[in-house]
Amino acid sequence: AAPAKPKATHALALAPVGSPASSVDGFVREFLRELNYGQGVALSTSSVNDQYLALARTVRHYLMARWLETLRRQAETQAKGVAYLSAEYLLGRQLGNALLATGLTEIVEEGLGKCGVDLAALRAQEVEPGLGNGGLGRLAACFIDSLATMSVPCIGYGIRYEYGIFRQTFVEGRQVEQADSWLALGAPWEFPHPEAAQIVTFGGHTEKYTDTDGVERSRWVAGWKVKAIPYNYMVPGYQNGRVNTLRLWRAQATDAFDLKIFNSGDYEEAVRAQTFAENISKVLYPEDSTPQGKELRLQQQYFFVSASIHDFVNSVLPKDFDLHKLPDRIIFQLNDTHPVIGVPELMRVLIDEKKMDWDEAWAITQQCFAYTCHTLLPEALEVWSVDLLGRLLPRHLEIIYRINEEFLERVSERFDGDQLRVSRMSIIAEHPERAVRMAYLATVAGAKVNGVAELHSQLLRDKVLPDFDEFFPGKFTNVTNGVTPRRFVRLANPALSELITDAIGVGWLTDLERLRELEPYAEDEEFRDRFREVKAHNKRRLNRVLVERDGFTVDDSHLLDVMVKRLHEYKRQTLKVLHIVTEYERIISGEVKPADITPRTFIFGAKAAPGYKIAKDIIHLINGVGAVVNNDKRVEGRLKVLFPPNYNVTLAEKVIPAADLSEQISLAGKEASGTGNMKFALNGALTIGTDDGANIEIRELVGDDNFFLFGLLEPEVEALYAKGYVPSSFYESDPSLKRAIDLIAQGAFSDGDRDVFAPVVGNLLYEDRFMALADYRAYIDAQDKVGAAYADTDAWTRSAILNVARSGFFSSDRSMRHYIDRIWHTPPAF
Ligand code: H53
Repeated sequence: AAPAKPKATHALALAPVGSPASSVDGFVREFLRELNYGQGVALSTSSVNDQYLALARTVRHYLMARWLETLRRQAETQAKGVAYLSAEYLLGRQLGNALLATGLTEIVEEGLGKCGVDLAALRAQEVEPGLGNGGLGRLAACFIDSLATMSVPCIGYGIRYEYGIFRQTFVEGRQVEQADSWLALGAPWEFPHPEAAQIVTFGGHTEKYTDTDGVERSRWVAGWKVKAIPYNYMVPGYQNGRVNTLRLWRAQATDAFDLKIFNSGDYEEAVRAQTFAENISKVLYPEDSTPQGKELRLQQQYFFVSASIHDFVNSVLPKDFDLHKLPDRIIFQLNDTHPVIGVPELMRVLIDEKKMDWDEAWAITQQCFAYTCHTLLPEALEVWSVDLLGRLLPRHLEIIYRINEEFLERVSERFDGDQLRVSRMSIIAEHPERAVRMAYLATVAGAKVNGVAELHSQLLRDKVLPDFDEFFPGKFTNVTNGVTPRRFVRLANPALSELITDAIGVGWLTDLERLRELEPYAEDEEFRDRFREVKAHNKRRLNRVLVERDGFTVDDSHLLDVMVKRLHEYKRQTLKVLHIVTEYERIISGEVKPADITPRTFIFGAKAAPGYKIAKDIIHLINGVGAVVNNDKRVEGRLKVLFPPNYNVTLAEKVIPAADLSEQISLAGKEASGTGNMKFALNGALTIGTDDGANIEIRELVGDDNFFLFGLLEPEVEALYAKGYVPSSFYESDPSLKRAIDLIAQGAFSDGDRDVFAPVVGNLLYEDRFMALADYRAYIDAQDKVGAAYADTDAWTRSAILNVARSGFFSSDRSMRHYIDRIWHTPPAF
């Protein structure tokens, strides 16, 4: 039968039949029923956690009919969709977003009020699922939000880590990591489906055999296996009646434990298999952008990718589906190299399990994958040693070899046997050891390859994969990242949202370019007053959060200067520290009077990978500088440094709306895009930034007058490297830089101990891979301009409003539109 005609996006009623009643009394009934019958407690004796769990389940009920309806229509129409493969999803708290999606916030607030329960307190009870490290994982969360909101069929696939990104604490200023037990108090948003488990196999060997049809085939005799249990999460669109699915896999032993061995008294051995299997989804790797070649990490990658592909091919698709039509039904988007093992896995499924021949399978596979690269750092492009890959996934190695062989044959043919080029383009690297270059594999197999900002995509083509760009004309494209305005404007900044809606009406939340209509308001004095009041309000809100969380206070008259992102040398938190030390030194040396500087509070948020020594030293240094500056009467009321530990999505939602100045100061050519930079601009902070990543596009849109640009350009960076970069020459020739570094070196921020920060100082003076010293002077000069500009309150507010008005481009809805047009070809379905 012909598939049913897709209906308009709004065709799903907001409260489909079977949904709980959307009235205050209806809600109260549902909530109390959940509390009594679900949690098994009376309202009078219930804990905040009981109430939170009951509320979460109640809100879930309101989404349920929409979810089931979305699934039903998908099964009916078989519309083409996206399978987003990502090892990370940094979701943030779910409750607020679910309330926003259902439009229930007011009803719930009132209903809970009748029960004597405070909604804000219940929201604060939620532990965010921190199943990602930073930008890459948060981007995945924004993308699935946008796809649901745009009514595009999407299933997100990933790993349900038992422990997400570590909880950061500081002990005497040093980072100490604690396990993130995000599941400990209950997980009301997930739906486990053990009956829909997939089996994932590893190890063993391959052998040749002749099939019943007389064809020579290879088969994989695996050595061990684990069960992958799917946990489904709702991904609600914004008030459009659609709920997509996020499916995260948990690893479990196939035979939970061996009773015979247990009865014999060897308890450890009895659970060994279980522990071994469950380790696969135990914990998120806390490395961001520089992976370490850990076997467990490859196990994790194959585990979730294999489970996802099997799930899609064998469970999601109808039983009689003709797999030759797979490209009409799905595109697997590879989020960085982490899921690239999916390429040989789909080949294996099609050839070994579905008995296709190689050429057919390869033709299908090449249309079913697309690859997004998120980095330029060569050390961040994953390679897996042939030795490890062959041990863990022998059949996949065989398939990769054949893909490579056929590919290199084509290269050799095209370029007249150019052996140098052939070895440059080989998916298999020969040095320092034989290894599979996952980015090359993804590029050869993918229908499209994209970078995440204009500059990044250009450098990817010109510097990282130039041979491939030449070989595959039209394969490379750009899609600039974006962020969801639902979470990062509407939920994070209700005061600004209200101001915007008052001015330009509703509709901007799903059509963010409409923020342009705010431009004329930059000239409206009353609007500027209200805008400033919103900022001050958000600073007071942040103050309340930080007082309670960390005992920090924020003065709403200060310029709030914020640098929040992972701690990485290329992001240059040290440059920020040098600026703070310079300001401090200028005051205590008497060079400037405290009254002459713009009062500033610096806020840092940053986690360092636990094994990244110098990054952890930098955290220690920031805390050391903070401890001295914050306790020195000479700078009191003028400079303050706050470093709340454990920066995460929840804290971001409070910090970003309060910020005046957004620090985006990576060395040009190193930050692929950045997405924090977009969130700040959308919330009315001005950016001080280098010509890097999406900063470039932000500046082009908001205008030079509303952005503080500084620093070397990417080609200048390259030229300086080529010429031979000597950081100490900058130290010698700039007295203010020298004084700042000397203060640190002399122990001014370490109780006189010169050894503590010697590694950081030594690194800056003698290595400085990311040229902080080369950009120091330009940065300080730009910061002086910031200080002066902030003093002109009206002009600053005008610029801040224009930042909001001109940043609509950075909605992840727009990113999704571009992926759909340029890569996926998956129009909104129903
Ligand atoms: O991905 C973000 C970019 C950002 C980039 C980041 C990233 C990771 O978080 C992890 C691994 C990786 O290769 C890249 O550093 O510039 O905005 C989303 O694209």
